[in-house]
Amino acid sequence: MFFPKELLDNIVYYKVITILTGAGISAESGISTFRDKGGLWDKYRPEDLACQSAFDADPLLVWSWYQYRRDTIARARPNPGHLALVKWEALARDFTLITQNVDGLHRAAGCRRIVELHGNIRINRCQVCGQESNMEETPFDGQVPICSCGGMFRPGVVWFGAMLPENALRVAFQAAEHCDLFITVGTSAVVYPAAALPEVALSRGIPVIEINPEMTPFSKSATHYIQGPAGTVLPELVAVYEKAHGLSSPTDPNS
Ligand code: BV8
Ligand code: ZN
Repeated sequence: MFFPKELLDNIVYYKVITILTGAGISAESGISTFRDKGGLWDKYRPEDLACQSAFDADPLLVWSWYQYRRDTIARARPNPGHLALVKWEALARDFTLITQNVDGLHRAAGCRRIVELHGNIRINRCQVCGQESNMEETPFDGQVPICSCGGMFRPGVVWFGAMLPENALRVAFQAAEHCDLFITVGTSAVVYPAAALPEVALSRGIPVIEINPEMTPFSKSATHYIQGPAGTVLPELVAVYEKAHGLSSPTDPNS
């Protein structure tokens, strides 16, 4: 794998790492991204289903979409891209993983310090009283799950037009403001405020690397755009980092 010389020469100095991931890092786990074409739901745009007005208009349609996604996620396993970030978290002095994904695969892979900007698909939340429950306790069986207060449960994710969790947002922007290397991987970089995070890092003059098989609106601004799938690029980048820092991660059985 080719990495830019400037990155290779300086990687030894990067100790505070912040990563932003999007749906693309889960693509190799078999979870289609929001912009993949093909499949049952491609006639809808995510913005037309992941929002309060869609739920108000047709709660069964929105619930069916989330159930379809939950069924896909239930069969998915972390891929080498997720696992490489677990290793990097063990190697770096300070590591913050910020994800836009709601699939829980970073946690399943073993990452510990995760900022879930858009919530987690495994949680349901009552629209009226805000009570939360695991999806197993209030399953969607073709009928919208109803709370003890009479309110409708909805998936506990952040919809378009809704505020992000305050604490998650604060921690995410702090991580962009204090890191010495920012990596954005597997995101089309169009959804705000998440898409502002790499811009904050760039405005501080620190290196921002974008990893994506396709260029995005951010690619031209990135310090380095590395074209390729996360499952290939991340393990190789972590191996370069490990070698440059003369480290072997405690999770590495060969260390
Ligand atoms: C907010 C959770 C403020 C739910 C998601 C007009 C009206 C209303 C709002 C807005 C508006 N204009 C702008 C906004 C703000 C809006 C926004 O940004 N809209 C966009 C569409 C322009 N943002 C919001 O609404 C946010 N809230 O702003 O509130 C506010 C202010 C006042 C009062 C009230 C509120 C909330 C946004 C969160 C929405 N929730 N997800 C769910 O999952 O169901 S968004 C969802 O799509 C994801 O979480 C993610 O964030 C987003 C984008 O998806 P990506 O992760 O980037 O994935 P995508 O498919 O797009 O791209 C995948 C990439 O991977 C591609 O580039 C592909 O090339 C690459 N790839 C493919 N394979 C691989 C790969 N990469 C690596 N390896 C591979 N193998
Ligand atoms: Zn309730």
